Amino acid sequence: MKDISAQRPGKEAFRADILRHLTYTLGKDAGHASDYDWRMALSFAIRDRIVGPWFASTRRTWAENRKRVYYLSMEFLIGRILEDAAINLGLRDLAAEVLADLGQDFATLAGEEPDAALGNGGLGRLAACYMESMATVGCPSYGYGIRYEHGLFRQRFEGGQQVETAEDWLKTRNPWEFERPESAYTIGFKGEVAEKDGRALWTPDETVIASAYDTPVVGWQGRWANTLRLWSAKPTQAFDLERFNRGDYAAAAEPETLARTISRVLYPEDTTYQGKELRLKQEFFLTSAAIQDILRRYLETHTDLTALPTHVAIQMNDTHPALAGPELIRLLTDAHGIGFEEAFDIAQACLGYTNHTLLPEALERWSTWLVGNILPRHMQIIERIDSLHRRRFPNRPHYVGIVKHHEVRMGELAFISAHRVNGVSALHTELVKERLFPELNKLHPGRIVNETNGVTPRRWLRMANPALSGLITETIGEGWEDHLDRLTGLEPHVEDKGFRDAFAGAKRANKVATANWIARTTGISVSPDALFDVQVKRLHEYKRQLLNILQTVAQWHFIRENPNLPHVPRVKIFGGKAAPGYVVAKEIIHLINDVAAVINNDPRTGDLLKVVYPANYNVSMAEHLIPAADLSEQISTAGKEASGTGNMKLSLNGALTIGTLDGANVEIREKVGAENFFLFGLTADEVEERRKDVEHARHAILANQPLQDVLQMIAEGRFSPGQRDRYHGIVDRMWHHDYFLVASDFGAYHAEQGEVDRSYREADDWTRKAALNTARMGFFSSDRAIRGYMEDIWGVDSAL
Ligand code: CBF
Repeated sequence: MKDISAQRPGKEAFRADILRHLTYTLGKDAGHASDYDWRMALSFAIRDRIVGPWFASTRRTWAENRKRVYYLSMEFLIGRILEDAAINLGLRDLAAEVLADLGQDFATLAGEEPDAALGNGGLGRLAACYMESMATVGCPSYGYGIRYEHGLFRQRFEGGQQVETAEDWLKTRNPWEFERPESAYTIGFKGEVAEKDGRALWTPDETVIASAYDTPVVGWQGRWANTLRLWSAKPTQAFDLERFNRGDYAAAAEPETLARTISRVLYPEDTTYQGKELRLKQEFFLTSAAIQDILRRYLETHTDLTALPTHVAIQMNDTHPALAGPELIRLLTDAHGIGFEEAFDIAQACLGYTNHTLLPEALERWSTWLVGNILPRHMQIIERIDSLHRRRFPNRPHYVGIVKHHEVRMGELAFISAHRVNGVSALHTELVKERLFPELNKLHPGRIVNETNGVTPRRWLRMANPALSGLITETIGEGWEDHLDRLTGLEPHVEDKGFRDAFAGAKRANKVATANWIARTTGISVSPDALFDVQVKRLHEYKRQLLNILQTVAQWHFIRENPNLPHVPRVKIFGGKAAPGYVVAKEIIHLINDVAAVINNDPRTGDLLKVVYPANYNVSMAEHLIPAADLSEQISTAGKEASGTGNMKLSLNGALTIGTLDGANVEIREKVGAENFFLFGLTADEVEERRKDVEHARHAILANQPLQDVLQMIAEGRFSPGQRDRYHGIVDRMWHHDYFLVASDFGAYHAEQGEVDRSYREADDWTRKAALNTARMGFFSSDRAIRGYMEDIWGVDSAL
């Protein structure tokens, strides 16, 4: 593939491209163009430059008959594309220069792009990082997802409470996608299964069309590009003109409305599931469209379906696409006449399953009645998979199957259908073996492997943090963006005071920018000299934002009681959304905002403590906040966070972590060094042990005076004077149902926060620790993770 610099356009050519798009694609005269028009023209000019590498990659894959990876995910939390693509193509600075000449500002235009929020949190953002890394390392692949009309809801606060409104990223044109009306498949639901010529014949009652939209994903330096193919649901039946003419307008539009419902909204849940029938239909819609598309592409150049696994690897991102096994088997048997066992073996050799959570409520289970009703043929196949598997392992007293107590267990289905199952951090993988699938692990030793998560350094360092990126390049030269392990080259410089000052300078510049941004978005003024303490992630009890806010109250109380001590000023920054139906999480948001209102207006604590919670946390907000963080809060109950990826982004950007031994925190601490990490709290085993004491919470509270004081203040309505009993539920749960062990870890957390303050006072030493975090985080590149999947699971070579 050609060198990117050879493909980079000259200034004049790029300017001409932008103006041509403005005139002929947008139909706008430069004198009257809005920011939107300029952004579109710029995006199209950049997209033009992706098409070359995209075509070249596709042609090579065909010509060399390469194995392809298909990444099936209900979520792709992409964020904005413009700047990321411009950086990968080496066009960022050129674009800014050309635009400046045209009287436009690159950052303003890039900031105008809506976030593509087709995901809830970690799992969806991981899928987006992996797409970018697959393109960077030259792994021929397709991502398959749903083109939701409405991505993750918008959050605002009213009286401190979360209010959700619909998100509409497609309200204006999406310049990155190409509609593919020719790539459309019929997806069936319900109906009857009969037998014809010895084969099952499923006649669905309802059908919709899955129609493809392709977004090219370009890797670092444009060396390779893959496709993210998102499916949109369209009606199979044409508009009912007869009904319309009779004046029955609503009924005439009914088929369209019904079909479109399937790709209308992303489910705002990442740990539980809801709206069962629609959710199951969405999962099948994605999976069936993907599998049909995979087979169609394969059969264009092959005839022997038994060789499918040599050419096709299919990754199920969590259990959501776990119907991939049954759907592939259905097509192999019913449409292509392959015997059941052989079809199962082919499917299994193609499939991999990534588990992302141990939370029992997140492991999908569908009632057999529902599956049988919506997907009658698949229900038969699932039962046959179950009995085939049982037959292959007779005499197992504790046999764990797929169908149990009238439920289809999607975790077991995914496990049994796949040749590899992976966890997403070393600890999580061990817990998957020991706690989640102990029986299946015994039956299939070696099937469970670990692939610790990673994040793309292009977006999360190079793009989000130009100040630090510039310093890194100045210090160790270019090339670290796709060889992140080269960051270790910074280590010798960490001992150089000049380097540390420059490192601290970059952090300070980011904090100043963030302080300005906070003032603009929340009206709260914060000092960039304070310690920026950041907890940004979905709101969930296991992530323990509650622990953070309770400790914040304790600290506030302590400052008030000890006004003459030399306190370290802190800004507590929260960001995150709660699933709309998750009442407890929403209560915690309310409490954080109520506490913030009191603390931020307290003249006795002033700049010593501020709490900010900007609404509507999303990928773009993360890109603002992460480079400015001094401290990263990774404080989940041990054994609950599968991995975390925010922890990686923050540490990579030179934040020190305060955290438990949970998820990837364990590996981060190993890599950055225990002395550069603030550890506290119970381990996963100690958590289990602690829960055996039914009164663990009461005992912990009684043993900790600051916590008692905090709970007392909250119970008395100190933060909710207009409604004193507002948080009685929270306080009561703390005493009696503290499943996530907030009380048990409070003392250790509070003490460790004291350590954080002490360390922060030693400014230069803090910078040394922060710089060592950055220098030692190379392992957590998503390129490393993807290479692991290619080798251990997919059996795919890099095309580069
Ligand atoms: O593996 C990616 C992430 O997935 C989750 O967000 C999920 O949705 N299950 C986990 O909670 C994270 O720990 C994990 O990093």
